[in-house]
Amino acid sequence: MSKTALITGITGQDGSYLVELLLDKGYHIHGLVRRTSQFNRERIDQTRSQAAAKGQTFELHYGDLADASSISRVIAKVRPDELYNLGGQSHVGVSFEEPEYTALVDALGVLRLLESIKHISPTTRLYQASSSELFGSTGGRPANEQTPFRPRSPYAAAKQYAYWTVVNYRESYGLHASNGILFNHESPRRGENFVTRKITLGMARIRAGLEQTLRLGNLDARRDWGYAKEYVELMWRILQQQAADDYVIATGESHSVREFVEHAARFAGFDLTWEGSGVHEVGRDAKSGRVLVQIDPRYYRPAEIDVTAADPGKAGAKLNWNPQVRFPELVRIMMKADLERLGIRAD
Ligand code: NAP
Ligand code: G4F
Repeated sequence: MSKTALITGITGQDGSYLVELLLDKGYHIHGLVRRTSQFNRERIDQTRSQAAAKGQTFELHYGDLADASSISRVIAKVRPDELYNLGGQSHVGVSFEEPEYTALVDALGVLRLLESIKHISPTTRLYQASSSELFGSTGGRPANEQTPFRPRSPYAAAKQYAYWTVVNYRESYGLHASNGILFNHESPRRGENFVTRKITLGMARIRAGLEQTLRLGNLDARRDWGYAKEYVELMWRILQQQAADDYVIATGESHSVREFVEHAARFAGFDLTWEGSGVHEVGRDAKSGRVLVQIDPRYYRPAEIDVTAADPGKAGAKLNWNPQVRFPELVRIMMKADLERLGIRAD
């Protein structure tokens, strides 16, 4: 018999890939969506039409992670076999500007879900979108499931509350609740104010003559960047395990923002060279002499994580995790998509 999944954050990057995967697996899909002044369902519109054409369930329900009554109403109605909690205020930089809202949604949101599951649908399996932000700065040492947490942003502190609440409800009430501690994962569907997408969109717009320069913050931050489409498969595998558990998901390779810009620029037909330092550093196209990248201190954060590094060995052994898309291929996929969106053929 087909399983039923409820997804929060279904309109986001990860939600949109997960729903495609689960529909392929024959799931009945329910998504929690918040009321927005304009419809923002571009990432799932096509999938929804395809599901309708095949007669597959794909239903959206209004609700908000900040509103306990909406959550319990939807859970009581759907009684999902699996609940993927991907919803939330997902921008680390923005969390410094909106710390209370971030806690309300990212920390207490999962508490609301767990309370509803416990009282209404205790056999529902929960996946919680935890984050490498939990680890803070590890000095470049690869983090695994045993690495202590040291959050460095309101976002990370909220995610830490959520992480431990999941563990606590698992241990206290026997719920099947798991954390996927995912390192950064990107795609052509990535939000436009995360650094990778900002770079690929920016380079594509410069190439199309729509922008002159791209303004960035810390070029030397390093991240373990993977491909979102691959990562959602791991979310599903986590919920298929007999026992609930927590897993680090990453590629095991870290690269800098600077490397990302250089690769993206090359794909867009530029040859970046760097001049100057600090806020005065610029990236110049060696061929035309044009300045394409400038530093804007507005994008610096009050506290930064200089390097994220991961040891995804447990996921490799237990979930058969073996990332296929590595850094250069990820940049290529994203750059190609953004160039093609602007009508520029890219191979
Ligand atoms: P995203 O693209 O920003 O999507 C976030 C989703 O959450 C959107 O569907 C958004 O709805 C929804 N949302 C925001 N506030 C909400 C609220 N109050 N109630 C209900 N839904 C709400 O994020 P993503 O990259 O897909 O990430 C998914 C989850 O994984 C997030 O929790 C994020 O923190 C976490 N995570 C992401 C990464 C990563 O690298 N991508 C790594 C680790 C953890 P709207 O469309 O209405 O805005
Ligand atoms: O792309 P970012 O905003 O991602 P960040 O902060 O690593 O967070 C993302 O990954 C986390 C997983 O580890 C998720 F939990 C979280 O939800 C989110 O998906 O920034 C990456 C790095 C940072 O060091 C930032 O300071 O890029 C640096 N950066 C440099 N210039 C910039 C910019 N970041 C942004 N957003 N915009 C810039 O102009």
